[in-house]
Amino acid sequence: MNPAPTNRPIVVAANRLPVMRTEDGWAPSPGGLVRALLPMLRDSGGTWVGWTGDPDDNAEPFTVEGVNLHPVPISAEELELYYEGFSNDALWPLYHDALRESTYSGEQWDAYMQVNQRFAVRLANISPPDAIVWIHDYQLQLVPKMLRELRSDVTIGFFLHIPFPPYELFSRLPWRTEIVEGLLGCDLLGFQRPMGTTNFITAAQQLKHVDAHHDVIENPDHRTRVGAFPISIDVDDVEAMAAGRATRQRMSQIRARLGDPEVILLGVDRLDYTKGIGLRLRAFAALLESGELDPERHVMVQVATPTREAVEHYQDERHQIERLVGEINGRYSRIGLPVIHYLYQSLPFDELIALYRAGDVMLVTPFRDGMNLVAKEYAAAHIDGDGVLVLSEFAGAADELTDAVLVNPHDDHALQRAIITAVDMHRHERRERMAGLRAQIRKSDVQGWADRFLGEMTASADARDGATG
Ligand code: ADQ
Repeated sequence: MNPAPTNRPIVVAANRLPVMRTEDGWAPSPGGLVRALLPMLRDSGGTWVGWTGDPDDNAEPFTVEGVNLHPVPISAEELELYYEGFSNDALWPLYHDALRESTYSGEQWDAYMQVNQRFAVRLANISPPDAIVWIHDYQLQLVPKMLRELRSDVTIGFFLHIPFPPYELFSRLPWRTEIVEGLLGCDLLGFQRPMGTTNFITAAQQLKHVDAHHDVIENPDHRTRVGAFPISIDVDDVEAMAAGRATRQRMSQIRARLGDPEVILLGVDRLDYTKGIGLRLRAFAALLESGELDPERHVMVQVATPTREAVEHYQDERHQIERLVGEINGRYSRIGLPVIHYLYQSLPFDELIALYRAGDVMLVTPFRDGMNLVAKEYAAAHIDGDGVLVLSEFAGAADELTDAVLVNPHDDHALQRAIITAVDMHRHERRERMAGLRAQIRKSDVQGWADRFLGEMTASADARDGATG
């Protein structure tokens, strides 16, 4: 086991608590982030602050697997304004290349400030004196400054899971200065890609005229170190699950159910307009039309997880994708053998791993994505050393996964070529590329990512103690 990255108490804040309600009470939510952070929190006597997922829930603090959880209540109205509104209908599209028009509403901004203030007050009240407070994601960008005003003694870190946009786009935001000021409240500010770091520093220079040298921004009373911390997955866990007998059986069953096609093309995404699902389906259809793909030999599976169903852009996206699936199946399927198998469902993780193993070609084609963990999970699941990943250059994962077939998904011709390259790739090249992908993800898993972030926060805290002590 690695040595603990810090001996200071850790407090994590995220929009959601890392647990879900089950028939038997609370259980940890699935996902690598939760699995990486919970043991660390438990060992450090740490705490997680967040919303339970139910509106108007005034749950008292409780403990799960030895970790203290402090619920922050969010009302039904705030959920609509702060979460569905400002977070998912203003920030989310703007931070993803403005792929959809953002709604900018003063009422939503007020709710965003109010909920951020509630998180900051709760963190200020519960954080021990030498704590490291690690705040996550775009819903809580004002918390670092608000918390620093209340508790200048704690060390504050923030990690943005989504891209930070170029200044030309960011400057559209009516509250751009407040957001930059919020994030400058950090001692350590982390992004997925070096591009996020550069974009943020430019925004801070333009809006706050800060001095920045070697990714350190000078504020009047503290320094903010800015850097790239590409997130990863729990590689051991995915590999162990992929190697299990049940997974192998399920994989064969899936292939048989699909009619034992020569090639299974696979897409797995939240049903989000950033993920480029429609593009991918259209490229598949064009290749069926041109005869380069054959419905008797090539079958596609698209799993789309329901998400943000109350937001209109998501309802539109779903309708478009489902119409497209219907059109393509109507034209190219045979009785009992659809050419696209579409699931609008959230699947258990073991089923997802069996699908990854069954998938010969994985299509990850977002227009813009912070990282994209599906790409990494696919490579980790391919313990057989085979399989091809087609990956958008606009996913953060493209910085590391250079052995994928990289593609600009905005270029429909290039996307079609990339699919054909993957489908026709010689076994020798497939194995070489997959070995490269697997070596890369082995180098840094989610535990390494968390250790690195907490290690740097500890160094900031120690430096500050040294300066004042
Ligand atoms: P997301 O946009 O949600 O995350 P992603 O990184 O692909 O995107 O993570 C999705 C996760 O959900 C994966 O772990 C996957 O296994 C799971 N999943 C997807 N479809 C599923 C299904 N049908 N059933 C069950 N599970 C499913 C945001 C950013 C990303 C960034 C992550 C982490 O948008 O860019 O990589 O945070 O920082």
